[in-house]
Amino acid sequence: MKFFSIAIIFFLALNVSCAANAQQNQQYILQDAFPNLSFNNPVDLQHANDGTNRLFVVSQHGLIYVFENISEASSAKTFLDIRDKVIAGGELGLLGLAFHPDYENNGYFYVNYTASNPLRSVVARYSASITNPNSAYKKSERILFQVNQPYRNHNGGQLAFGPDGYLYIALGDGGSAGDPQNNGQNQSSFLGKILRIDVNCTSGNRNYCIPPDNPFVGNTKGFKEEIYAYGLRNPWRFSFDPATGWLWAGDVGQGLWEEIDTIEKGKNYGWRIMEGNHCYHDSPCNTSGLTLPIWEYGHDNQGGCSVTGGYVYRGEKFPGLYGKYLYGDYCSGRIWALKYDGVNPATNTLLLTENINISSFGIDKDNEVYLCDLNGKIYKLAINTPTPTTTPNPSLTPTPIPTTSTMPTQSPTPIKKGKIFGYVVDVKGGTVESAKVKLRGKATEINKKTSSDGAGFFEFADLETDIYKIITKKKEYKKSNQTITLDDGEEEEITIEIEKIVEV
Ligand SMILES: [Ca+2]
Repeated sequence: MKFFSIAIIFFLALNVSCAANAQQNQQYILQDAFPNLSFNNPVDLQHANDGTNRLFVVSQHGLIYVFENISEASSAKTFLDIRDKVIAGGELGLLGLAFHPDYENNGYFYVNYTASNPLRSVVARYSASITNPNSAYKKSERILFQVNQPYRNHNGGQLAFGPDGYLYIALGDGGSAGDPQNNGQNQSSFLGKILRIDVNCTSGNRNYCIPPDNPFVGNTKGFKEEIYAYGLRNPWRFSFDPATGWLWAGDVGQGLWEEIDTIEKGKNYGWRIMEGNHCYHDSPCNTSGLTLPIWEYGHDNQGGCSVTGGYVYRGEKFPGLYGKYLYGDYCSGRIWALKYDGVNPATNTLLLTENINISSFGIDKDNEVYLCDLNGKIYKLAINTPTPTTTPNPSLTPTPIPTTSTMPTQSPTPIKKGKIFGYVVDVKGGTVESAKVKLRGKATEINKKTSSDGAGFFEFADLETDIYKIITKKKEYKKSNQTITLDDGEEEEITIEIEKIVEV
């Protein structure tokens, strides 16, 4: 999620219909993993490795849901509700969840969320209920770590325990655009880093310890001893390969390049000197001491905008994917498999393209992979074979499918009135002066208003239920755009954070 620092972030309605449109020629497709379940802005999926077959889905608004990992699951229970602690919207919210390796015995789990006043990232531990395994004690919060956030975007979010038993924490560069504070290269800042801490002990005023072999242990330069690796922009999602122990990260790019890194202790991954394999802040640039990505892809005409890091596949259902790193792009819905042996150049294969916003990947206890669509659904991979089904809808004559539009097709629905508020958070210090809503080619221009907190916003009132294209114009840039769907008659609030600007 990019949340993932993407060009424009829309908060869509719960239950927006955003069905995956399988392409006929794809070897893989996505299936709705839990047809009876949908979630409000799902941004993470985890399992507890506790001998049960449950999944936990994180809602960005501050909720964790739990349910049995069966496709017939009919409902999800609220495992934790900390909405009153969390500020959500854009790239803010409850962003990450990790279960202690000994969760089965100690009931500890860890979350990464943003809080306000001051705006900050919080990493905290909670305890599961002793009597109800599907509930946690809200009052058990023990804050491990907090860091103030200078801007609302690039908050990282991932938490994961490594094979060494330490907790790894992703923090973005603090936000805005172009890392104006140069946090990524500043070892005295927690921002733009992957941190590593030992949660099984305390030291001094810390509710954790510093692993003795962290790169900056005992330094006298003021470098943060929690740092494991640096020079990162917004490592929204990272994971460990259980077979090799390697740490794989998708580091969200600025305006041109998205990258995949294998993260090693003490290394500098280049931001803001470089974006991917390219000089960013200065050109030419001094690349000595920098570790380049193992793969990058551009913001191209296929809609690439924000990498969502995934997992090295170690499940059994898809032997052809075994050992490959699965990842996707938030905007274009493309999902790839990257093969890399640590020596030879990586090779990348496009697996499929679906019309979803991939906020995160997840795995279950068997290492089978799932995807979270920010619009509400959880998907799983499946082989695209034209097998007969038991549904009362057998092989129909193929009907023409529009191929010139990436918009989901919708059957005519009763027209209802709705209202959208588009808040524009101008993180670059520029001015957003106007926006347009286009409905079937008819454009309505709306001028900026100012909310009580000083942020500019646009009010799109009395829109009918339909698919809209919202185009925002920024003074010093040309335009960027994104398609949204307005849910039935609901009053929806849409956050638009302009960060990446697509030059046209
Ligand atoms: Ca980099």
